[in-house]
Amino acid sequence: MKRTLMIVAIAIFSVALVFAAGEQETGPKKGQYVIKTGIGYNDQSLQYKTLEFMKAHLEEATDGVVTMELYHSSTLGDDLAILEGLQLGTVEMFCGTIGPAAQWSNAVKLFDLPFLFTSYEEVDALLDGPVGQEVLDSLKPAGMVGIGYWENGFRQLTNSKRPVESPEDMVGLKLRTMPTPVPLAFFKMLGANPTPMNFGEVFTALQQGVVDGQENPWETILANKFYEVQKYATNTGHVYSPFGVLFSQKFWDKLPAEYQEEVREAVFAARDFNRTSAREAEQAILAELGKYMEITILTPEEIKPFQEMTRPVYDQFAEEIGPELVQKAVDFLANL
Ligand code: TK8
Repeated sequence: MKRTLMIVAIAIFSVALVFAAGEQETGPKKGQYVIKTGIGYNDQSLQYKTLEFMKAHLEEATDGVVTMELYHSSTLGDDLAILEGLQLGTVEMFCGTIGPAAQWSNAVKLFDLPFLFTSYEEVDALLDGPVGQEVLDSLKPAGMVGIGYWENGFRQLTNSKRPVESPEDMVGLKLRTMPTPVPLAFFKMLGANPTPMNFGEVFTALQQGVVDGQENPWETILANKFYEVQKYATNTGHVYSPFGVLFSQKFWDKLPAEYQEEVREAVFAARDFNRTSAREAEQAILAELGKYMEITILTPEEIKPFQEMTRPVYDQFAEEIGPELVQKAVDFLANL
């Protein structure tokens, strides 16, 4: 009798165990959703640290159900390759400069218009407002879901030839630009000789003298050690480059709504970390670069000629970008 009871008890217990295990299998598992992403910058960059921040935040918030796989130094491909990956569904997330996405949306060229922004206050208001959203939404037909913007920063000029103090000093400089049309056009207006190139090739191109210069935010110049191959820098601040945080529509559609929400939140938490860190560090970074490079700091007055010479690019591209969008952005900033 005792024995039978025991067997029955064991049987019930086993059934219960199997049931519990079965139930667990129907719920979300750890690592069920993997967000793979890659950047051009190295693991010393704030962009990579921002990704690490997002990964930790997201994995904690979802109890490991959504995880991230991070690649740096273009090992997953350059910006254009990652963007193509989003379309194909082979890469889940992009967080590079949004400029190169011009291949799929004319609206993103808006941010490549020179001297559009003059302060971080303007940047945040425009990017986080309706204009920023409209630009992100313009990538939807290309199969990309835009969530928000992180900071690459105001782009500054470096070169190996001479100090650049006025537009005349730009004449004939061989300059690497991002693979997107607006910078190519306005650097020509300044008399430079621009060449579009993927970020992964820039250091070597500078080192070997294939190009004389490049332009990127101070932090990028430091983290990627461009100062080793560039002697001169100028605070042109000609363009503010936002990182666009985009997801593959194919991935997004598979992600349950509650996890979409967690991803969104992680993107925004990382954005706040990223902007605060970038801005706090800016002066120290400039001081550090000053140890290796000859840095020319121009006054707003001295930057004006650069602005005036590149102004025609607004008319040249307004039709393509969308005249209403350009006007909306300009008005929005004027009325801040
Ligand atoms: C790196 C790019 C980079 C951009 C460039 O992944 O190409 O100069 O500034 O941010 O996104």
